[in-house]
Amino acid sequence: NVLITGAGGQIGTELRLMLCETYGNDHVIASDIRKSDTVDTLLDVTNARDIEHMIKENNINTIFHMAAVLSATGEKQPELAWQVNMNGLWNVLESARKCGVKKVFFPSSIAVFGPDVPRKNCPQNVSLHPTTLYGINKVSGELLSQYYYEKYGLDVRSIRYPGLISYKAMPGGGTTDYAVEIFYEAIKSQHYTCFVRKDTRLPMMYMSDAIRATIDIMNAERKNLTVQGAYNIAAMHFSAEELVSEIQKHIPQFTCEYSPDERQAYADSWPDSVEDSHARKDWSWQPEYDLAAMVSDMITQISHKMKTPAT
Ligand code: VAH
Repeated sequence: NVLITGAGGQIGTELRLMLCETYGNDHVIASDIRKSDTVDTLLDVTNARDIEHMIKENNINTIFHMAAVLSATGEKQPELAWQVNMNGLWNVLESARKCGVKKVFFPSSIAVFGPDVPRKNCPQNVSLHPTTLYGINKVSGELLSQYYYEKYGLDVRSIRYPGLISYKAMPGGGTTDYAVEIFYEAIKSQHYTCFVRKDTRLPMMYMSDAIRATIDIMNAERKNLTVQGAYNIAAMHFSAEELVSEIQKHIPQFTCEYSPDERQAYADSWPDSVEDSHARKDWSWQPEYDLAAMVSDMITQISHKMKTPAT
């Protein structure tokens, strides 16, 4: 059976849907620290005993460890970020090792990169000097995952997600959340106050591409995975003003003003774009959504969601 931690989160919500479709509801345990209509089991990843019990009780052989405190929240609550992002991962890896779990997925992020990497087409193998605690947690997570593979043979696989854009679940506490909030405001009020500068350019990806990448890397032959740590994957990169212009093609009266806050510094520390040749070669990664396709689908889906209030 498959265990998802953080199943109520932005990625976890959609990952759960895809895994249930693939393996059947009875074989997927969707857990989170808080209950919701997509979470059937409470699990606090900072509690090692609970994780071990969950794995044994449910005969878990694969774990998607999606529970995390993201970049912006991590700067406001560093202790919580350390507990969840580091001790949570430690507990998952230790329990997986002890209980003979077959495979673990660990979500890394472009947040592992710091200001010293190339701004454009940041390569797979560069020095990792993140300036957010979340980024430090993700670099440590990549190293710890590799350690568990080398020392114990635990098959941990990992991807450096770009900013993710989705309509099924809201992001929480991220720096790239502006690229999701903007759609809801464009449709609701036709105006958005963006918390990063208009020229802020970041690697981004539509959620359906990110979910497919997650499933694909977990299904790949381990012998083909040549990257130590987490794979760069890329789909698109855009500036905030380019996103606004694309939205205006659908909602001409939409306006956006820019009022950078503390999240600007986190965004500025990350590269504008990354190169993903290793993922394309090792496990045939290939994005499907570009900026135009993503904006069109987001507006269609969110407009539909708003017309049919949540039942
Ligand atoms: C965040 N969405 O903003 C996350 C992501 C690229 C950053 O890890 O913190």
